[in-house]
Amino acid sequence: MTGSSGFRLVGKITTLLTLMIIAPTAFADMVFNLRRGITDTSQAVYELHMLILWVCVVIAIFVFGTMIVSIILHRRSRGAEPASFSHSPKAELIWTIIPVIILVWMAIPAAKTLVVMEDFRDSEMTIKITGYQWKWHYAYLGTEVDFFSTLARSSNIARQVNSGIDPFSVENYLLEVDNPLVVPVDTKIRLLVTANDVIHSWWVPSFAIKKDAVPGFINEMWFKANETGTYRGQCAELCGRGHGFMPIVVDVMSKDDYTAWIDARTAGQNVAMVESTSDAGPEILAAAEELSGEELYNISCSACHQANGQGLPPTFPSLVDSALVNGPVAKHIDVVVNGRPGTAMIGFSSLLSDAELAAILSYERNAWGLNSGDTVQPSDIAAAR
Ligand code: HEC
Ligand SMILES: [Cu+2]
Repeated sequence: MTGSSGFRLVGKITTLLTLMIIAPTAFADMVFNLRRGITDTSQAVYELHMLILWVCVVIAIFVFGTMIVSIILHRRSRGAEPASFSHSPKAELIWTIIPVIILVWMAIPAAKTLVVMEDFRDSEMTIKITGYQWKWHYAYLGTEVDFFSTLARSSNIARQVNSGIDPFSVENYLLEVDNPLVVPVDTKIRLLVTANDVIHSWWVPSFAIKKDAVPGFINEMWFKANETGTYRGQCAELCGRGHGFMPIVVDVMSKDDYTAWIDARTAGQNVAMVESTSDAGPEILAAAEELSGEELYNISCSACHQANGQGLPPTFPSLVDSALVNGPVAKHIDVVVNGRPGTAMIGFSSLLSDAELAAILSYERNAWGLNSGDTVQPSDIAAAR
């Protein structure tokens, strides 16, 4: 480091420190901390975090202060003579008892908050959340409403290499979905969390809840939002190639809006679902229009069936050798639109539009040397829904 750049660095640090001391408001917009969130739990977690942070700060100042002062005052050049004692029962007692007291004193509020977080009594509704590679499924227990929530088309297209869309131009890039989870405000909502393939984790920081979604297990958590609004989260467990592409969006609505929403969903869910997948700017929609069947296949199907259609048998069947893909179109359409219940092959009817599914099927039937010559029309898909 040259002399002048060293000075510049020192100057910068001094300015920063001065600013931090004299103008804390200047940093009001810079958030380096946990958020307070909008549930009682998240407030409690925030308070706990601050309490423990300050305890750590005080201890750190005390320990490092003593160390630095000792190093400076008792250095050899000042002629310091080392003390010669080797045991001090008094000092040992003090440095054991004080930390024990501090730990117990911190554990009490922490345990209280944990107990509240695990108290599911008096929940007013229950939603079952299932993690899939790479989307979430929400089922409102006791109603007929259930749906998939996948990465918004705007993000999904912008993330493709050579999409021509600048990700920075996409609002809430990778944090937007087609169908958000909708819940009422001021309502204790119990969530049952599981997964259908690998371990995922459902995490919304503003609610201060995060639970692993483990295949074969059902985990429980709850939240009660105190404010309406849109809150975002992500899958918090590395779950494979698309881990970064399964965000979580929760719309907290007033109770009346929620009732209206659930009634509308109960009446005609799938129709509304497909329309909402086209929620994207005109530029992005134009890019989507241009996606070929091959590109759509690579986005939606290749994770399991592979880009070459060979799959990964026995888990993910080969489409090239499939009697079904080589057979009559109608059965093929049926599997892709409605899925095979109980397998990883979910129905894509609520995830892709008629045109997209038609493009994918046309591609499948003619790719990889199959050359059937079949073209599937959007109307064929519509008929199979
Ligand atoms: C999460 C993994 C996964 C994804 C993504 C997926 N599939 Fe499948 N697919 C499967 C599995 C597993 C089966 C076998 C189901 C069974 O056991 O019957 C299957 C079966 C099929 C079959 C029937 C094959 C046969 O011979 O019975 C077709 C056709 C098919 N998938 C097409 C698609 C298309 C088109 C897409 C994309 C729109 C897609 N799949 C996406 C996992 C997946
Ligand atoms: Cu995941």
